[in-house]
Amino acid sequence: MKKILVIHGPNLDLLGTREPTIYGRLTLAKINRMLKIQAKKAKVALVIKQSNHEGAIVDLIGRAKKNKFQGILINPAAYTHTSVAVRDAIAACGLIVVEVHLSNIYSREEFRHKSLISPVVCGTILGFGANSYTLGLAALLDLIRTK
Ligand code: CA2
Repeated sequence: MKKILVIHGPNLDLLGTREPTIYGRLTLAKINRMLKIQAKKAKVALVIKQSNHEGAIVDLIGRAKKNKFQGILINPAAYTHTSVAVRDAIAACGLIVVEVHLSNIYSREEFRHKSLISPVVCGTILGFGANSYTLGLAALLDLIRTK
């Protein structure tokens, strides 16, 4: 069975508790349930991780191939705009990676307009709230199937 790793970056564990106008009302647990249902229908195993720590995210990405994952769905959250380490880990991991964001980072503050991650992933889906994750997973599944 194919295996996909989902990584949620810093502060995404706070979803549904604050800033609902930007990030929606769904909690991370609810988004994870949606993704699990989608993966089950596609007969793919999903492992979901959330971390507030850059190094922990780098480790997850770096070990993903050895841990037999075929692809990664990642919302790097604030590290999108700051982390050369996460970018380098993705560029080196040898897997299909899709980046997602709940909000449209280009319609927000200027410091969010730059993603260090987008140039090293297969594609980015953003601005659709929780649907960015389900659309991102669908795109990743499609890429893995047609690889
Ligand atoms: O839109 C996205 O998905 C972001 O990756 C979310 C990040 C933000 O830094 C990026 O620019 C865009 C923030 C995640 C933190 O989410 C919170 C949720 C509720 C309360 C506070 C933070």
